[in-house]
Amino acid sequence: MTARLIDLEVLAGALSAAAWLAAAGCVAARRRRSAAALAAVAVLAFLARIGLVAALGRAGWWFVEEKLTVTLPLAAVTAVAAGAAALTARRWTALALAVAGYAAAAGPVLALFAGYPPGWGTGLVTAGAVGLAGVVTRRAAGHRSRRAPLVWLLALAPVVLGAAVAVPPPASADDGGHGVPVSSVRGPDPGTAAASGIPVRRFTLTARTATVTLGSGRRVEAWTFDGRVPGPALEVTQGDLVVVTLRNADIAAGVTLHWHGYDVPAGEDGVAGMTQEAVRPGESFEYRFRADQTGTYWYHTHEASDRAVRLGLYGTLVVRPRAAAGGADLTLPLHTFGTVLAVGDRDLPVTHFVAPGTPVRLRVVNTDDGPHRLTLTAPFRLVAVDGTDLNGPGVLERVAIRLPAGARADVAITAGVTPVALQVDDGRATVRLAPAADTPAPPPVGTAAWPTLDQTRYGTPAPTPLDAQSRFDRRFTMVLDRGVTLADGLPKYAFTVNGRAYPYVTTQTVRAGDLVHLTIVNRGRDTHPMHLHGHHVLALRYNGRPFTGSPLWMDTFDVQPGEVWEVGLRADNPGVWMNHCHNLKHAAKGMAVHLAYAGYHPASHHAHGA
Ligand SMILES: [Cu+2]
Repeated sequence: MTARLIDLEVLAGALSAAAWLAAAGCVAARRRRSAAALAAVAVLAFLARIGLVAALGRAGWWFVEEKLTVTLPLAAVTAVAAGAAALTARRWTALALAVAGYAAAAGPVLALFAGYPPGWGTGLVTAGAVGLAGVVTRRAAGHRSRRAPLVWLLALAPVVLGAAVAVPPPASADDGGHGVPVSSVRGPDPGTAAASGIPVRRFTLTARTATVTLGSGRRVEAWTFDGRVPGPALEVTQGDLVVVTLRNADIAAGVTLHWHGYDVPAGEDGVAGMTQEAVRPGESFEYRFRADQTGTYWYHTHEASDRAVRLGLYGTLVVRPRAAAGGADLTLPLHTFGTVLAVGDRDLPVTHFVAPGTPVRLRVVNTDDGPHRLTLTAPFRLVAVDGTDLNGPGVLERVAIRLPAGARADVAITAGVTPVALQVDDGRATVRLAPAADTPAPPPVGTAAWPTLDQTRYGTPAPTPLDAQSRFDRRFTMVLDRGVTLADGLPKYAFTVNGRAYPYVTTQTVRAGDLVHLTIVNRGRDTHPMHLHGHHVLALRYNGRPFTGSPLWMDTFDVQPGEVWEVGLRADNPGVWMNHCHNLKHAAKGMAVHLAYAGYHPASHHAHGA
């Protein structure tokens, strides 16, 4: 709803601008009646904008700030001036109408390109640009004046001044060199752990380029762990000490291992340039962490990750409880190779044979940049999200689950005598459970019309260590948008957090033990799967409404256009952490911020976005 209002307001601004400019043209052509009609359209579009902004304002100040402080006042003043000119100073009418058009156009231009928040600089640049466009128009219409230099100066001054205010040399997110470097915050020593009876599970993953053959025979030039895509499935038991040696054979970009969703010590987090240097060809790095949390997770490189994860540098991590549940347990990583959606390395429908009556757990992992839609052709339960079991999940039927980029969903189903299908994106990929090899595959089920599960009210409530009424020590707001801003030292059309692009976004600083509240607002037109490293956040409110079902602990959640999410967390894992969009293209273009504990600093100068 909010997203639609945002779009409509932009459209109304564009319509208003077009109508004013057409009216100016009609006046210049001495077609006064058409001009009056077009001006009326422009005024109506302006009134519509006011109505839309009033409605948008109910969703939050973030959605209307630049409209209320800059573009609507500018549009109103210039419209009144055009009306006054038409009534009293006819030779200025065409110019005044054109200026009203430029002012109206500033609405959509600012909304689409300037991002949030608008400062004094943005206001000055906008007003100056509208004035400047008026001067240029007057000049183009053939007017000459001895006072021209003064007029130019008057129009240019606010633009230059505003630009100087709007683009200050921004503070880098670097947190200085004081305190503890995160690279020193490491997991337990394997020798000590083994001596005290802790089971140690060792793995070696070698990153290298390889040609991989998918199930259909399609060959993919991939970046792999151990020559496979996905990389080896790591499966361990709760309580194990996991020790993974990463070697890089020939990935020139460098490689790391980030344990997505696993709250490892900061020095094991695998963020190149922040918790460690990227592992270059011929080098290696040993990761170690205690597998305390059960559930479904994944690992992937965190260096040049936009490209490298897409090309295959990822795999799954599953931690099972000591007393394992019976039944079948399948891990299903989804990944898009080019245009083909694969489950694991299979890009054709996959069938698993399961005896009727067997309980089955399907662990679906989204390793892509965008969301997937999961449907099952038999009743099921959504039993875990992002590795954490839900409380009292009810039986679901003919309803889809939205799986954000980077997120995981575990679904439970009982195998029957007829085959059951898990369909991804309504049939782009299919996983079947069948009782025997000779069971004929059922025809695909049309699921596109099924509604999406509302996770704000699924399952039953349970006590949580924090809730929306808690006294939070720190509150941060992240307004997600696009805009022209400084990125890597140059002005770019970046994905922004609070109007800035990484590494210039102000660091979120916390102290160990703080209760932290995050409000994430999406003002833009893209979905942003937000991912905080090192912590799970508890969903508190969605668009101002509380979550009323099972507690929902997440590490990656989709903030869609116009949405406002409020989440809470306990700062219980000291270090410096990335808090970023897991559409890795967006992260690479600026949508990332540090959440830093006081007394800790990045291991090196700054991370490369993602
Ligand atoms: Cu994003």
